[in-house]
Amino acid sequence: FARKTLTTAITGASLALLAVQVQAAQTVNLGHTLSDSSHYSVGADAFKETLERLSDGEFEVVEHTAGALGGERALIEGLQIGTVDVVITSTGPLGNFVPETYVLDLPFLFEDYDQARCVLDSDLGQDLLDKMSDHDIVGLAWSENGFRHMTNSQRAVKTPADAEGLKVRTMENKVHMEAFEQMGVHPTPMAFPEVFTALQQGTVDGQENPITVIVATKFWEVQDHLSLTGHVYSPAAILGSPILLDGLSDEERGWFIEAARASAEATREEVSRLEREGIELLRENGMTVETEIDKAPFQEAVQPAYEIYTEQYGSEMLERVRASS
Ligand code: EAX
Repeated sequence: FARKTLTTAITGASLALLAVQVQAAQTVNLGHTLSDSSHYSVGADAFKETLERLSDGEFEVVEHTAGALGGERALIEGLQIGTVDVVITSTGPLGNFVPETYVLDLPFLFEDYDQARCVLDSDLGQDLLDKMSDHDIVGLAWSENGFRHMTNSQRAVKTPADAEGLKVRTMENKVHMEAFEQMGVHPTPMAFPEVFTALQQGTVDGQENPITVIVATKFWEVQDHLSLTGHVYSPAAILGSPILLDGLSDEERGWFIEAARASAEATREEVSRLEREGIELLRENGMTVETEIDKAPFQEAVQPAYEIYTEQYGSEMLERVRASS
């Protein structure tokens, strides 16, 4: 009888210890829309490794990939209500929440990766991250998606005239939609998790995304033609929920920012690698790739998008981007 009591007591004590250990690590749910092999997952892994190391296990990051927690708009809403803690997202739907970021979505704003990264790493980039707190979002760091290119199932596209009349899925972003209207394509906004099926079923003819996303999503299975239009740079943002972050100490918040910066760096490296190696991979998987695209006619076609943007949002942000470039 005594032994049984002792055993019960020990079991009770170990359970209590276990409970303390389980409580000790606070789960941080991180969400994004891309596959486990994507540049976002490379960044998510770096975030997890860095935060868990800096916090010595106080936080445990759980990654929810491939849109398991919804598309990017839903993920950002999730941050505001606290159903997700950290999100890696393109700026696609972000302007709906933080209109100041729309400037980054203007077509042909940046010429190359160096310029885009330099602007996002400048004071302007930090100001945009800070602005997000007015909208119940904590801007942690700028990461990267990449320069976007057009794909479709119908024909080789070399000029805006070739693209005319195509039904193209765009992000839920009015600056992008306006630009595509001007180009003569029919923009169809849609959340990313629905895109593969929409292409497969022919609801839309094409889509546009960086090499990174085309590779990670195996779009070659549903798209034959890729044109390296590079029509817009697509930043990614690493965002946090104020519901979690506002309750943390400065030191803890600092760990999140450092983890987000490590994540962005790892992602940018992966984007650069895929820029070097991805096109060959797409060709091997059967896509025809138009590499020699004259960008001038595309640039000209989307020009009115700039006037429409400045009419609505003024030219201050645009001038600041140009001054930081
Ligand atoms: O952020 O929606 C899109 O096309 C994005 O590029 C994708 O979700 C990665």
